[in-house]
Amino acid sequence: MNIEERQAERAILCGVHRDLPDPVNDTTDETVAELRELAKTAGAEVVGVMVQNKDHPETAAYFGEGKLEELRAAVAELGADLLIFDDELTGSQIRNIEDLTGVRVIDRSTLILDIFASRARSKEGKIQVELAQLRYNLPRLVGLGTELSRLGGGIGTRGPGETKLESDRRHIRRRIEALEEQLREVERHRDLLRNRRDKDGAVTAALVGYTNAGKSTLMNRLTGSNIFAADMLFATLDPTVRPLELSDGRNAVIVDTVGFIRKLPHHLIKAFRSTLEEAAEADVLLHVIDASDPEMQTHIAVADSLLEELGCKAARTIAVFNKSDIAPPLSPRPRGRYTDYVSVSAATGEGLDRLLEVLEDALPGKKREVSLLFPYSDSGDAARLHATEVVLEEEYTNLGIKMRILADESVYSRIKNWEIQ
Ligand SMILES: Nc1nc2c(ncn2[C@@H]2O[C@H](COP(=O)(O)OP(=O)(O)OP(=O)(O)O)[C@@H](O)[C@H]2O)c(=O)[nH]1
Ligand SMILES: [Mg+2]
Repeated sequence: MNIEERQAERAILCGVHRDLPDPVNDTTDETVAELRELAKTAGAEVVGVMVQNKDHPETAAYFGEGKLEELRAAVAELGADLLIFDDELTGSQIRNIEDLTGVRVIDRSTLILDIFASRARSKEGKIQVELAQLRYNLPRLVGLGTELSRLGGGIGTRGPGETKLESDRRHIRRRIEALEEQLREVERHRDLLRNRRDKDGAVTAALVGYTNAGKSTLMNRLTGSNIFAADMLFATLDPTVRPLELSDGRNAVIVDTVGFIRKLPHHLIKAFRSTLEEAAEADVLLHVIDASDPEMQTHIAVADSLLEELGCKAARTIAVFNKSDIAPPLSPRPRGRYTDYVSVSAATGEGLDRLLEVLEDALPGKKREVSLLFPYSDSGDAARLHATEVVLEEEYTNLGIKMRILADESVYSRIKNWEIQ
């Protein structure tokens, strides 16, 4: 059953505001707004929000007693049938809150995993999501007791592993092992493809960044493709590779990847590591940023720290401040880790020429125009160049063969003796 066919669940969002200096791990108006988007994406209707000011959540049932009572009243009054918590819950917290309120309880991670489950299309994506779901659920089975059959419907229970989730722990462990093996197999296959691409000498740029920043829209613009792009979180799940045409004829590809979000479930990062390595191994990262979002700086920080966690070793990162058509003007040098930055609008095309210029310079093997003169005694060398390089112009003169070609550094070092002007 997919999202559209299901009756919307009526959800109350719950969180603890700790007043932390670092907004990434706190529950604030902004994170509630994001959780609301996630809930909407998963097909729930948000009917209420309940945030308690507190140093940290309670071990037993997350909220303190008074707040729990308030929550129980709200559930009845609003006719809610789902509670979504902004922090990861333990199995016993889930059970306690469910016992107290009589409705289903999930947390942010389960919600994100659920959205991923409904988005997964490729075999690899499906395996990765199921693995993450199983690994996440395994330590929580204790709290859930024998009530696993409750995993029969609704947000947090769907996905490729739906029926398997109803089995016992040992069964789940075996399933995890089998999936890990399958994943290794798929990864081997992908490594082969990647090696082949490397042998073709293709240079790679990868689009990375917070979800909904406009990565896929930009990819479509740059390559004239038609990848699904939409105003929803995690529109893209499987990485997509497209050839990218550069002005000097270099062989290049661009990779679109899954978006980042704060508090991304750790199991999900682990499961998606191999996919994200595709990005990590690119020659250049295009870090796409929604410059129209008031939360821009937090988004940049979240993406930067995830990239670091993934061991991204791209020599160069270009910060692409997107949505310039609706964003306030950029400050002269916005904060973030990057070697260059550009302001663009993937929607209107503004700034894309500049982006391509910067990208071409950053990608290895940039070619430049060289003028050459081969005396006729060296015409064999001229012919060999013809076979391998892009020749822009050629003229047979009294002095010899005049040529204008595009050459990268290594070609240039071989031919510079014949350079003129
Ligand atoms: N106004 C404006 N909207 C844009 C621009 N670029 C993208 N969008 C919109 O932003 C939304 C998200 O775009 P996507 O390309 O799907 O974003 P993404 O980064 O691929 O998102 P995920 O795949 O979910 O990580 C869509 O509604 C786009 O139409 C832009 O330059 N200007
Ligand atoms: Mg996308």
